[in-house]
Amino acid sequence: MKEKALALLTCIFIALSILGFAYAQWNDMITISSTLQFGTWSEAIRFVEPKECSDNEATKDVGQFNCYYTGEDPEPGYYRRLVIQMSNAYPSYAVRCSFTLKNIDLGITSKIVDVYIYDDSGELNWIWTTEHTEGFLWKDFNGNGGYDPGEEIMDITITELVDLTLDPEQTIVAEITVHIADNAEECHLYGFQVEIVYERV
Ligand SMILES: [Ca+2]
Ligand SMILES: [Ca+2]
Repeated sequence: MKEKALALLTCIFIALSILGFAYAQWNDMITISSTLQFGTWSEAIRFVEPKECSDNEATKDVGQFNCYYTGEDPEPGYYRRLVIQMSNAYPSYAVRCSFTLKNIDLGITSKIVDVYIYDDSGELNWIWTTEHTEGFLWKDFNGNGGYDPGEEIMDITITELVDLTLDPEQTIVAEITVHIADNAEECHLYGFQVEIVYERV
């Protein structure tokens, strides 16, 4: 009787071990597939506070700007996008904004591989003049579907970010400057978004 009970216990123990092993395997598979799924869009680099913005008006206050983060993810205080908006802007009006990026992952180093600047309203289009650091937003005033000289709205410069690596929890401060070009329309609201593309290294 005692031997039978022992044999049964051994069987149960073996069965549990196999189950545990299978569970561990299954768990691994899930981890691997979710890593593959997110690929270069892993949950790592986000915009965080502090950020600081100002315009170049010393005495008069005509142009207005609004700078904020949006796309909160995965928890409060971590954002996917920086938004800059300007209204009543005029040629030579400029806004400078310093912002902070943080690798919010606790264990994985990430490298910045690209920067996206775009206007999700579809009004403005983006062209880099110096890859990753200088470019301009333009508006298709003549409706021919392409850029023509004189269609510039804002000239933008941004700190070189591509190829920077951020260790877990490391932060860096970068700067973006926006100059309104001669052809910007009066009493108009212009805006654009900045997004950082990165991959795990
Ligand atoms: Ca102002
Ligand atoms: Ca055009």
